[in-house]
Amino acid sequence: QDERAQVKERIKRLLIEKNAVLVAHYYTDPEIQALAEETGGCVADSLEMARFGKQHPAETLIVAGVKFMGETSKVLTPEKTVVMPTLEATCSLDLGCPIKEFSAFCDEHPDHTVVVYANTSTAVKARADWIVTSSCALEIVEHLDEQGKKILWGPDRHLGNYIQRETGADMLMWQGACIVHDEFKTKALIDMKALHPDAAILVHPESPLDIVELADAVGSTSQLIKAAQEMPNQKFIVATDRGIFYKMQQLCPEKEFFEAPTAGEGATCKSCAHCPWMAMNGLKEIENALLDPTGKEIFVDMELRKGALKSLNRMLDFSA
Ligand code: CIZ
Ligand code: SF4
Repeated sequence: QDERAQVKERIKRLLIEKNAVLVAHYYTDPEIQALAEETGGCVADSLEMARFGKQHPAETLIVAGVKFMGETSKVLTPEKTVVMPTLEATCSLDLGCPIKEFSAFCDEHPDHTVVVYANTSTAVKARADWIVTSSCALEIVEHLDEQGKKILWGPDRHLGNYIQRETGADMLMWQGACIVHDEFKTKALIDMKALHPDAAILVHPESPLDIVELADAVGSTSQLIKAAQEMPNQKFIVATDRGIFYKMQQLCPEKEFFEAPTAGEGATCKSCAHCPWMAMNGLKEIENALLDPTGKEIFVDMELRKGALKSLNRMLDFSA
């Protein structure tokens, strides 16, 4: 415990010395989120993280999250140094959507508007016409559908299926999934709800559609946090990464939060309600990144950056 407290003190000093700020995602470990808040950084979803980094005066952003979040920050703020505790922290959606294959899929359907989720590489973002996050995906697809556009959607098939069901838009899907949300189990969730009949079920739409169908509220991380605050229930069953409990508990200390079940009886899963890549953002890694950022800095190709920024700005302007 002492050792951890000492590392935190050293990180605090280093952040000041290096003119750096710690920006953490809701899915990182509670200790990291608390440290980001204590040191004047922020805890947020991927888009808010990038926005925060852009407006903050620090020269260096330490992005505790996964690689695509560092890249989004760099695309929005190329003049800053963007460092990640480890570049190994990636995402199954990003990994499952390599630019070459995705671009070929787009080329096969030139009459489709390409809409991609933020959990993608800069190259995939540059290939897209629109970027969306789970907080604005529904509205943007609705808007495109009203204009009669056919949509090529990538990479999360569950989020895509949910949006298609809600909007009725014509959508072709790339077949990606988040290894964390993909593990939530319907029958076990029904059983859990029977044990806590007064609990509201909160679901992130990266979860399979049959989990979404059991939800009392569906939304992005920020929207689920808001739902926990605004709904009258005292208990919540939450189907997303358990890292989110830090913020929910902080804002609603009197309420009770349960992890939605990830495995049926006897089953095992490698990523039960916690992203293994988010978990790579430890105290030691943050300290080391501050001491020596070599091999941990995010660089994006300037041509790709221009393309990605165009589709990112389209989303930012739409949501403004
Ligand atoms: O599942 C993720 O990685 C999310 C929700 C990312 C984000 O946009 O904050
Ligand atoms: Fe990717 Fe899922 Fe991890 Fe989010 S929780 S970074 S979508 S693997």
